[in-house]
Amino acid sequence: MSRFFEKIKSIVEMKREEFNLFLQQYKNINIGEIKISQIINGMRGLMVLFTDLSSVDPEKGIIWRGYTVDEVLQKLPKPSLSKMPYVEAQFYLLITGDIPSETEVREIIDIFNERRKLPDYVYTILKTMPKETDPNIMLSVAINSMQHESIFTKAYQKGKVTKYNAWEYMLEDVLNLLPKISIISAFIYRLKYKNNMFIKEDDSLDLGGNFAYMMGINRPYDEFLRLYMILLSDHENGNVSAHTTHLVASALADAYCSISAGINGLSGPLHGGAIKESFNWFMNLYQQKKNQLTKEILEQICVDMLNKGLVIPGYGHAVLRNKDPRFLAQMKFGEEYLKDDELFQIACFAFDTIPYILKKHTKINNPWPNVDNISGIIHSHYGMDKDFFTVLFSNSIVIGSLANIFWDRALSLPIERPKSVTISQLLELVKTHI
Ligand code: NMX
Ligand code: MLT
Repeated sequence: MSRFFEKIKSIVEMKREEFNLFLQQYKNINIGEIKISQIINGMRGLMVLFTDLSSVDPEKGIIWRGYTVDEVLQKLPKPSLSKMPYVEAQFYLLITGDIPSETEVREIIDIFNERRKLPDYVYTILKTMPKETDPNIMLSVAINSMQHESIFTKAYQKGKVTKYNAWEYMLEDVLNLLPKISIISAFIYRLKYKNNMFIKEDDSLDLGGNFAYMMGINRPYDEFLRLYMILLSDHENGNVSAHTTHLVASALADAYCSISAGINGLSGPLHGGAIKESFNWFMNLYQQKKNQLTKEILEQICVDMLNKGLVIPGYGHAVLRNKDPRFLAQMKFGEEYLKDDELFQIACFAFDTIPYILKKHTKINNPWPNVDNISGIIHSHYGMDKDFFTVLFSNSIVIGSLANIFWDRALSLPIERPKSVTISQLLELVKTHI
């Protein structure tokens, strides 16, 4: 048994006991109320999801296992000559709750390297898909196509899965699937944008480094990729994609179908598509107003958009009420490596201007740039195609989603099924409350 597995086993045993005790003691305590607006408006602010891996503080931003973004970037081990931590270290932190040592990260790297080989049929499926297929959908299809390999589902079909051992089978799937995702993605990238000129893995590299290498993008893009994948790895498991993964897995679906569903959840322009929307918006601004952009012109552009009922992409957040530290970390990277990039300069100008315009003209609850604001500008600076941005988001969010569905099985969380209400039921409830 590997040291990693032994460690996970002891944490699971301890946490199960703590969790069951907690539930027994407090399950009937009432901790809040529900407003009708919350039911209708996307459950905003309603505490109805559980995860022990992270939480979003509206002011301070994401806290992963008790650590802020700056702490994680500072404390996690890093590959030699790299300023950014190993992506594998973030996975270790999320799944175990501990900052790993260099040796512990190496063990994860070895586990991933042993398990990342793709079945041949995945390549065949990807090569036969229509050229127009969105690369993120190709990724989702490729993952779904491997579903019959699920150790969890095979064991379930043989009647071996119980609520006490379900996590062991889920862990096998998590460790088998996670390292394959960047390999599939790099293959899709080369297939779509680089005339099928594939690049073989480099066994000496970590996950982030190898991903950049297999896409054929030179340093320091590997540094940005490590940073980006860590920043987007988990946001209290509550955004559309992570929540979808959790929801599907709650019916005892395996990691393959759950992750594939979650990745589809990134499709819309308000979530996974926002990186491209924001990039396009800055690009239009740059092409049309490059040398004459003033605060007044920018305000007029925004007001025209708002009058048409459009949102300004890359601004606002459902939970945060302050500057997103994940945006600030990318900004810091940009200031170091993209100072001369004219698109990045426009984004800096917008950062100083747009929040005040949004505050003045909208009912927005958070006028600050969000995590997607400048990601596209940085990825594109290194030659990344904008249609591939969502795939990069998928590669990041799966780190937290897989760690979360592992814990869902370890704590035997039940199938998710909230109650729906009709307007007439709400009217009846209103009568009893006024
Ligand atoms: N531009 C213009 N108006 C906005 C924006 C924006 N960027 N963000 C929110 N508003 C409006 C919003 O439409 C709403 O107006 P109304 O009441 O007339 O319908 C009002 O401000 C209040 O909305 P909020 O409560 O502040 O935001 P909500 O929680 O509903 O939505 C987002 C959050 C992120 C969906 C929203 O801010 C948005 O659409 N932003 C632009 C798209 C984007 O950048 N998405 C990426 C989010 C991060 N991610 O990765 O998922
Ligand atoms: C994310 O990390 O996916 C975004 O910030 C969206 C969210 O958390 O609601």
